[in-house]
Amino acid sequence: MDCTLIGAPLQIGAGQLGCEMGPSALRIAGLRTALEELGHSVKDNGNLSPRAFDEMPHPNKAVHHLGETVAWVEALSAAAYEHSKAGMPIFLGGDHAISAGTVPGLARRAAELGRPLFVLWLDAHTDFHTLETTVSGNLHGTPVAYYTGQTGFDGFFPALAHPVATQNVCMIGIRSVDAAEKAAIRTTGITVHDMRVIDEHGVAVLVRNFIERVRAANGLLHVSFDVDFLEPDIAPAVGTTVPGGATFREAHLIMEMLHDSGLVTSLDIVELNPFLDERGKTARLLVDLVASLMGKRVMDRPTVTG
Ligand code: EXY
Ligand code: MN
Ligand code: MN
Ligand code: MN
Repeated sequence: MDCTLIGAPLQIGAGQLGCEMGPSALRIAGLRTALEELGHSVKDNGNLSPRAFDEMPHPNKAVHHLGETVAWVEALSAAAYEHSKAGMPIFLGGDHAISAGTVPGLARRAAELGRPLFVLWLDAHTDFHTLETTVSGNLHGTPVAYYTGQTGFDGFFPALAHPVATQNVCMIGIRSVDAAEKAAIRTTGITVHDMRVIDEHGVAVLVRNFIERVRAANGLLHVSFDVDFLEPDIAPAVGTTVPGGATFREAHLIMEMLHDSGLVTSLDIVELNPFLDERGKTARLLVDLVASLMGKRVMDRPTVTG
């Protein structure tokens, strides 16, 4: 498959700076080589940068770097639309605010193809705050509310031509949800699988059910992988760690099932903060997980016997 790597060194959406080094860390950890060894042709498009911007004050005084974030969202949306024309765009974050740009750009492409866009959100957080409800003012906590067309962004973020239907969003790994997010997300069709659901049912059935919904709808599938989805012990390089995350095996299984589905058309890797890493440990683990998403196997697909 043709893959395009697009660096998005956006970091001001997070409270702890450092995500701007994320694209470089993933490159140094060997992402391109890992994909080429699997037979993929990889083009590295370098890093995006935002247009000139002015700061944008907001009535919610906690909100910060709004003008810069909006400039990034515009650049990312254009890049996602452009690079989804052929092959698979892989966005290297940068904090999760990048998805406020990537997802709308991909949704525009999907609409042109007459197909729905589905989003698998692998995250400890629902990222469902609006500019009005966020308490931290860290805009990496808002992308899902924005790209699904919730009110509270009008006049600040770009108007959405193609909001993603909330029933097309599935979240796995959730274990930190603020009160305002919980109240808002309840009114939507978003599927939220928190760690309790994972512990009771296992990830396989959750992923399988979602994959079958994407396939039945002839959808495009965007995977947004937030590093804090993982257990902090195995992936410490992230600024918003929450104990009790996904194990390496659970993450691996999800990646392999997604590859087997043949439905994944784009990927974000976000929130990697090398400033918090242990000698590149997290970056290298992410490269292996992406390789599994793109077809790396220990053995050929086991045949289920008996
Ligand atoms: N809900 C908290 C906030 O809004 O500040 C934490 C958000 C963390 C967001 C990271 C990207 O997933
Ligand atoms: Mn997130
Ligand atoms: Mn998160
Ligand atoms: Mn592997």
